[in-house]
Amino acid sequence: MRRFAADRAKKLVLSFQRSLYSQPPFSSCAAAAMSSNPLPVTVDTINAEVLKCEYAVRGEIVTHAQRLQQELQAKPGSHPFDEILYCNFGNPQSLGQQPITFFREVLALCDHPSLLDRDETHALFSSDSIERAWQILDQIPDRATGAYSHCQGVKGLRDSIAAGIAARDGFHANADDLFLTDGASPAVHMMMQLLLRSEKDGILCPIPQYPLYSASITLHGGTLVPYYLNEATGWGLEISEVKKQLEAAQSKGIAVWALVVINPGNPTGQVLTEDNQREIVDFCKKEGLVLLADEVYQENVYVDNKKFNSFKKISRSMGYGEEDIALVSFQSISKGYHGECGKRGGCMEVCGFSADVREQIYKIATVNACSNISGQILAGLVMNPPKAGDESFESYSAERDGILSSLARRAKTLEDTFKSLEGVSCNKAEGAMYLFPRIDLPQKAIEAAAAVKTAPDAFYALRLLDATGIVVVPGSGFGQVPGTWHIRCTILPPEDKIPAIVTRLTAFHESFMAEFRE
Ligand code: DCS
Repeated sequence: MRRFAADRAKKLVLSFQRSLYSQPPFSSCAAAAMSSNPLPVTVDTINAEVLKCEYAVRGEIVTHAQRLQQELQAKPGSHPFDEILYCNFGNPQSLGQQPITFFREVLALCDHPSLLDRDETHALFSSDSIERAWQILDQIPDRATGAYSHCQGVKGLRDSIAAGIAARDGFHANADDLFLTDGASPAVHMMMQLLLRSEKDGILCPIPQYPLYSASITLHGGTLVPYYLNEATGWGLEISEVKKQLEAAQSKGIAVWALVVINPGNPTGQVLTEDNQREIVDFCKKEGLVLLADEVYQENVYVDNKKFNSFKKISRSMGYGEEDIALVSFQSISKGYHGECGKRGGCMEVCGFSADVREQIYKIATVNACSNISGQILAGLVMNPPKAGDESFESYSAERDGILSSLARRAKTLEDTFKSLEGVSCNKAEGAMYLFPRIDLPQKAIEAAAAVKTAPDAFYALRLLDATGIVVVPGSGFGQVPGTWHIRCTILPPEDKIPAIVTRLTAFHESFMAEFRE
């Protein structure tokens, strides 16, 4: 804590120095060149929305953790722990999760097609990966994986993703409705860019929410209209609450264009029931809201009594077609059992927009040229993995099931641990990759946090980090009911590290409570 206070002090000095050196806004670079400051851009001249936007998942606590890691490397034994355990970021392969062999085989062959002509390749690669690589290369003009593709993504890959979506949902999917993107994040930005004109335009977002949404809405100059998930009912999404917040925003003159639903939820881990999804679809239809369905965790469901259903499937099964409801589904290769975050692949399915609006979405995609081809190939593969009878099917299934069942065990152990702590209640991770326990912090801890001008949950997270090396994100980074405090902890650390996390977390919490108990 002392170290952190010192860092804050250093930052204050830096920003004071910055303010000493910063110049009034320049009218031109030439003016800058003539002034004593050779750098024309200052924080006072850049886009104010950039300054306003926040992304806690990689915020101040993570920077502090990185500093501790460097200190540990430079001077082993300098902290009461020997490694930093990153439970802040949904980045599975950074924590040792292995990629799915079949996917990487196909990718390697596509990236270096001359391997396909060599005899040794048949000894090193599965026959279905070789066959799949040929199929994919045949879909790419000139087999040029280093060339720009169609701005929505390679048509053949979109055809196969559309077939995968149709098989998942039991309803037709159209390759022309698909936009392949560098992960789901750019797709979310694209929609915000399309929908938001000024702060008078609003988007309904769950609270707590994944801060991509708040950040993107801020960057695009719109207004986030919050609706609170009900923690008491396992982070239930209640239409009465959404309606209340919609009406409150409208009464302030805000035109609300869309409702964001994250299912399975981040950071809240709940999986929506089919009935609830139907209510949401009806609500959007009735209120004329675009349903922005974040479905990146569709493969991450850990409980037998819940199942992922896409909003597209729900709306089509209710008899609603293109003309009834505007619906955008975001998918990603970063999540699921594959966790290919660094390959940056995603897919946005866009339904229910008029032809002229579609043209504008297309135009935004053209400005972005195209998403990277490896990400596109992986997006095609995750929607069409090996099937029974394929050579890789058994090893693929074993890898997939091994990862998912391990995630389920890790989620349960961490959930039980949080629940066993004094003053802590914890949601069930029905899906996604996070626990979001609520911590009833003692008044003395809240006061101690205020004394160092830190939010109480950030204070707890920093103390946890300094004592144990465990990195979590304070709930304030996701939004929470005022006066409640949470932390978000991923379920991703390797299974053999979970017992150490449990022991360290429990010991820390006990001593924290003992220190601040009234
Ligand atoms: N939507 C949700 C709900 C997410 O959790 C994430 C990433 C994304 C979209 C964007 O992912 P990609 O751009 O990689 O497809 N989750 C972040 C998180 O909460 N921790 O780490 C990443």
